[in-house]
Amino acid sequence: RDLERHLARALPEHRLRLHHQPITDATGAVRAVEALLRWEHPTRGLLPAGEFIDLAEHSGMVVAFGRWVAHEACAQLARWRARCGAGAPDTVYVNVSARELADPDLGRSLEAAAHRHGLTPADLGVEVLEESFTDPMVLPGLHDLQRRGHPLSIDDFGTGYSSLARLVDLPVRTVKVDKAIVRGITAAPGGDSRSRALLDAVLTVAAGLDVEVVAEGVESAAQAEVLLTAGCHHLQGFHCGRPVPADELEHRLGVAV
Ligand code: G
Ligand code: G
Ligand code: NA
Repeated sequence: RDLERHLARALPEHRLRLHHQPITDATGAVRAVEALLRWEHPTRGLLPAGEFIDLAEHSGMVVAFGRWVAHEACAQLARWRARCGAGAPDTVYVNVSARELADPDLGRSLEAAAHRHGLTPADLGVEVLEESFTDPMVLPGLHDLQRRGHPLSIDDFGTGYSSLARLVDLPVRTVKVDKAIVRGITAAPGGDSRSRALLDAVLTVAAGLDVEVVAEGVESAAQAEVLLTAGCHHLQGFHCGRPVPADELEHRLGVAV
């Protein structure tokens, strides 16, 4: 197919880009960023990951893309540390698909990417979809990342199979409560009590296991307030900052003194 033929040239023709979306704390400070892949398509302009990541996954290109993403994300965090000092994010998170987790070389390549830029695995977090987290095929890969010291984050939490129990077997740093649940909780009037019950359950289990909770898809100050009051530690969403190129985010991080 046409799209696949073009996509195969994205890497050699330097058409991949990274955008960074801030993950903020209660004060609005940027604590972490999520690196999101973009493709500069020859005629259609800049495409978000959602438009080509499935194709990259099915064709296997996602493995090579993931290496590029890790390298680029680490290079960027190292630059922010040099330029923004204490304003730099603590961690950059990259997304990793099931196909990448099945690659026995994933852990080694992520750790090498961190070291190449003077970072450690603690600086390079990995986001995994909830559905991958419950897939026995990818468990060895997840354990390998965890042993190397990469912070793990479970994405879109609350949309897949219940995996609260898995949190006991496999320590993760963070769960990211899915946008749909966030939208439910803050829907007028008074919010949806089932979404709220799920959030409260996640927060209770997370507190007991020392797991951090990030609310995703936060689009308004009112939502931010409800979620922080409920006990979410960090927020992500258009209200906190859209995914943007690195230099755009840099304005917000401050300058090293
Ligand atoms: O940015 P966008 O809304 O298009 O992202 C859609 C989905 O694509 C996100 O949920 C994210 O998990 C996934 N994604 C974004 N960047 C990457 C990447 O570098 N690698 C992989 N495997 N998935 C990504
Ligand atoms: O599944 P994942 O969290 O990786 O998806 C990230 C994607 O979600 C990004 O591409 C981003 O564009 C989108 N996104 C981020 N914040 C918001 C938001 O506040 N609202 C909506 N609708 N989408 C968001
Ligand atoms: Na993600």
